[in-house]
Parts: sequence; structure tokens; C-alpha cells
Amino acid sequence: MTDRKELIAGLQAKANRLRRDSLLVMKEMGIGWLGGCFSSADFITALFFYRMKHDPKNPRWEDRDRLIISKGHSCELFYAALAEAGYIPKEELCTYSHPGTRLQTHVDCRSPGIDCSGGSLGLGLSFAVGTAMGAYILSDCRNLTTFPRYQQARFRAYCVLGDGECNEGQVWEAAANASHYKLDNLTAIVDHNKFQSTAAVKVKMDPLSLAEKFKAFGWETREIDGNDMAEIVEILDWALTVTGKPQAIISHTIKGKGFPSLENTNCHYVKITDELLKKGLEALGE
Ligand SMILES: Cc1ncc(C[n+]2csc(CCOP(=O)(O)OP(=O)(O)O)c2C)c(N)n1
Repeated sequence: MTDRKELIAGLQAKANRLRRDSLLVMKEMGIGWLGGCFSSADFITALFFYRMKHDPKNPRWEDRDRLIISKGHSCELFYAALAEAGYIPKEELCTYSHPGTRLQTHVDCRSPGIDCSGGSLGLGLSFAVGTAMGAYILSDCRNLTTFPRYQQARFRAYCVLGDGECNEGQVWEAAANASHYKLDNLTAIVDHNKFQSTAAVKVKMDPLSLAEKFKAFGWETREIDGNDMAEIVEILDWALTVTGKPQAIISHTIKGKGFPSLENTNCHYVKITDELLKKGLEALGE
């Protein structure tokens, strides 16, 4: 029990450190995707530093779990995670958005640790479906013609989607494929922070219940408080136990979580002034 408590506390502290580091990354450009980075910080941290099987010393390891950040604009926090894990040197963070950098303003697979470029919303789940299929096909190439597979998947694919992004039709085409092919090595995590770029998601186009939608598409589905580390750890463990179905985790989060004056506002793309940076670092315990 104490071990568990320590694990959760350690991950929470790391998530806040990544929020802080991501603010410094954003400051390089003077503007950043603050709201969506901060809302997703807790489950990105748990995935990358607790649940996923990967090796920063061997970024192309064939059997690594894959993380597809489909809402590819939420990149600054992920860059901070890549540096923290050792995929890129910490000093590289200050090249963010500079000419010629690997750290673009949307995730870019030229950087080690990034498997799928992002930016155009709605595409990542399709990529994740192909990736998850590959984990089975690779395990027995003779079965290519008789897919779906008949052996254990060699790795898992995790896909992070935005709630606004889920209004893209292609998401649901991919969702149908995933359950048709019984991709139980695929977990989608929806960052349900209730806002998109210019307004509340409900106002732009009400997605109704994302949980009911994924269920209807044949996914094993759970809803959690996506800013509660204990719940996140538990649900990521649960996902491993599901067989024969992909899993959707509808993660209720707060846009801007961790930056008190911005929480629950549509702090989508935020100008990072000296004053805002100071306030943010103070709030995050610096
Ligand atoms: C296909 C496409 N349409 C529009 C955009 C512009 N865009 C960038 S971010 C964004 C809002 C995304 O909202 P959401 O998925 O909820 O992300 P979050 O709030 O978590 O940042 C939009 C519309 C885009 N990147 N791609």
C-alpha cells in the first residue's frame, strides 16, 4: 500500500515538473498550447513513466509500446517528457520552434520517441489501429492473409485524442475498424477537457456521450477523472486485462489543470509573458 502511495505521489510530482518544464518550452516561442498540455499531463506522465514498455536508449526497439499523440498540438509537455526520459538532451528543449529544430509546434516523428507526426486532427486513431494490427502481424508473418491474428501482440498502442477532435468523422471509421479486428492491444484515451480551440466543445458541435459512442462501436469503455493519478494508474492496469476488444478511456480533465487562474477557461493557445511564466512557475512550486 505504501509502495502504491509512493508511486502515485512520485508520478504526480513528475506530472507537475513536466507542466513546469513545458511552460519553459512554450516561452521559447512566446506562445504555447497550454490548456491541452496541462489537462493531459497526468495521463501522459502515467503512460510514459509507469505503464508503457519502452527504452529511451533504443527508441526504435521493435517491441516497444507506441504512443500516438493524435491531438498533435499538445506537444510541449510531451517534449518535456521526452527530455525527462532521456530521448533527447534537456538542452534541446530550448530549440523549440526554432528554424531546423526537431521540436516543431506539432509532434513530429523526426524526433526520437515520436512514432507519428500530428497536426491535422482526426488521423491518429487510424495510425494507431494500423500500428496495433502490426503488433499481431509481426508476430507471425505467415498469417498476413488470414488476419486477424492468432498469437499474442508483441506490443501495445496508446492513442491520445482531444474531445473536439472526436468530431472528426475519421475517428469513428478507425473506431469501427479497431473493434472489427478485436484489437485488444489498443487503448484510446480521450482528453475530455470540454473545450476546443475557440469555444466549448458542446457549443461547437455537441459530441453527446463519448463513452456511449465508443461502447456502441464495440469498445470496452471506462470514464475516469483524468487528473487523478490513482485513478489513471488503476485504469491503465485494467486496460491490460481486457481481451478481444479495444479500450476507450474517457478522461474527464480540466483544461489548464495546474495553472489556477487558467483552469476551466479556454486557455488553448496562450501568450507566455514574463508575468504569466512567473505565476505558472510559482503555482507549480518553483
Ligand atoms: C483537421 C484539423 N482541423 C482544425 C484544426 C485546428 N485546430 C487545432 S487545435 C483545435 C482544437 C482541438 O480541440 P481538442 O481536440 O478538444 O483539443 P484540446 O482542447 O485538448 O487542445 C483545432 C480545431 C486542426 N489542427 N486540424
